[in-house]
Amino acid sequence: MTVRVGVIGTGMIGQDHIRRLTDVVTGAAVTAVTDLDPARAADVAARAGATAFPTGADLIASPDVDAVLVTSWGPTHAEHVLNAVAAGKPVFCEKPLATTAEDCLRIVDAERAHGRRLVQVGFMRRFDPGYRQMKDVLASGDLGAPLLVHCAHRNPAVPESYTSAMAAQDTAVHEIDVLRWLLDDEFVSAQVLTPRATSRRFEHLKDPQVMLFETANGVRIDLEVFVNCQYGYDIQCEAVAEAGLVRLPDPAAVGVRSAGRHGTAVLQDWKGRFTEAFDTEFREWIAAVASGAEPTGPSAWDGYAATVITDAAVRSLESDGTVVAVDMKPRPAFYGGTA
Ligand code: NAD
Ligand code: ISE
Repeated sequence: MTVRVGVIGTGMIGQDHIRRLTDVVTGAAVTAVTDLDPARAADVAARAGATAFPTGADLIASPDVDAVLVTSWGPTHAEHVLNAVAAGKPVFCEKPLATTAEDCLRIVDAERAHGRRLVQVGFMRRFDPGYRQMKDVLASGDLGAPLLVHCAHRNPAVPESYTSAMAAQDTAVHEIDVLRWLLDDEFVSAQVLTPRATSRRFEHLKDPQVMLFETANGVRIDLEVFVNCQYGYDIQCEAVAEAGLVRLPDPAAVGVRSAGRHGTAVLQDWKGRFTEAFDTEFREWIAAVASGAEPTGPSAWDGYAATVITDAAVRSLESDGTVVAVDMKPRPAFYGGTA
């Protein structure tokens, strides 16, 4: 069966996922698109061989759409996801699931009322081969219990519209999700410290930031978020356990020796760094939808958890680094397991 996908939001990542669903993943076809900008939707529709719809609600209602992909702006996600759940259609929502914890819970409640999982959230790092290998090592128990995790999330530069709160909401949210999954543990507190700010970018921005998290099992996580580091896109993660440590590999790159130096190139953006993760994420989602199975990727509950933890980090940032408790509801049995 070919899964007919309708895409809401044909901007940067929407177009990239349309390319992925069309050229990379087998068993999927993009049949419908919509965008607030009708000219953009029409242009993308013409290139994809899809129909342009006036609104997300029209697209979701179409009998030519089996599954929905939401790649619009974050504050609009909840409305589209709720409409898809009401229509009983599987929906893949780019992060964040919603921008408030209340909206995330409305989605969780709607999905539970429906009775089976329909929602997957676009936290693609769970599909990255390096993180998957780290998870296998930790889950094997060979290293004993994890005790500490050291991470860095660096971007070469961000635009002026990026705010200090986005360091948690837009950037660290990926570590928040992948570490809940990697450690199979829940975050209980967040603290954000602001060292001397770089002078190489905007005055309004607190950059870099140091984020400290504690989990229910007592693991301490430190995460440097530095979104104007200048030199490249650089993701680091090292988990220290009782009998050893496991580290995320850097992407493979050839070594070049020239003019008395030896070096490797550093990637410049997240698209290149996580290509394989995005491809696998969509392959697995389409395979689940095609077989009528529930999705196995990040759930609506994971989307809720990430938003609640992000909120705690932003509250800490706004209160000069106070330790803020994560105020999360108990996890419903519907979502199984722990993190
Ligand atoms: P973008 O601004 O390039 O594109 C968003 C598009 O959605 C625009 O064309 C806009 O007109 C359209 N849109 C907004 N609201 C709409 C609505 N209600 N109905 C229809 N169209 C609507 O943004 P982007 O960079 O593509 O980001 C989109 C989403 O993807 C964001 O939530 C972002 O956080 C997420 N994202 C995820 C990753 C990742 O690594 N997983 C990376 C980048 C972006
Ligand atoms: C961006 O929005 C993403 O989602 C990327 O995956 C992330 O690494 C980047 O820092 C964000 O700005």
